[in-house]
Amino acid sequence: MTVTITAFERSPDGGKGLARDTRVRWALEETGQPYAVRLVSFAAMKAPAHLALHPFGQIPTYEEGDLALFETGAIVFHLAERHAGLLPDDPDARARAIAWMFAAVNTVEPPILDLVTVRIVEGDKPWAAERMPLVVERIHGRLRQLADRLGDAEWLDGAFSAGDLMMVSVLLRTRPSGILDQHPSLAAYVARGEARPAYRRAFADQLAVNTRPAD
Ligand SMILES: N[C@@H](CCC(=O)N[C@@H](CS)C(=O)NCC(=O)O)C(=O)O
Repeated sequence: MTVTITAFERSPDGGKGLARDTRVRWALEETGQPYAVRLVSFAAMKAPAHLALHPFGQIPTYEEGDLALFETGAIVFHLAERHAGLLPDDPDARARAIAWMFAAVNTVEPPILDLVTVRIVEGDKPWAAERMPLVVERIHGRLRQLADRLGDAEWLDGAFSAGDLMMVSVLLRTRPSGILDQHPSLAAYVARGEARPAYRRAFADQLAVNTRPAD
């Protein structure tokens, strides 16, 4: 059954792979699933047709026959459950990999998203400069904890899993600020994720969209 995802017509990051369609593309590539991409403008994302797929008017969405999904964690989990390659067979290891997926979006990503909020959404507020170091320190705190747990392991819990896919995707968002490079073991962990052939294909495909000549 043909899978169709949505992505930005043109991502604000210009193709750095930080828009969240990249993690879904990556999961599709890891599991060997062909897919089509429907590009949407900011206006189209807020229009009724897209809101029917995504109640918050965002990308990415995932359509497969009668199934329509939103939320990257749910989409990656769906793919990981139905296809081999992203979750271990052992039930306990599987549960731990799923815990890492939740940790990525629920514990590590929120402080990272605050950085964008304070820079862009609240950038013109008189207290923005004062708030920034607090936000940055919260990110460092989380990354120190994550680095302690990762230690010198290759992946978070044994073999590469959907937990790593989500965590690497979330951590990538700290690179433009220079924060990631201050945690060398995590920077190396992210680089291992980026070196996977499936990630490289996903990255190249989103880059092609975001660097194509204007219509
Ligand atoms: N928690 C959601 C977040 C989705 C999200 O924030 N998407 C961004 C692109 S990466 C978006 O559509 N932003 C435009 C907007 O919110 O208007 C997920 O993981 O799918």
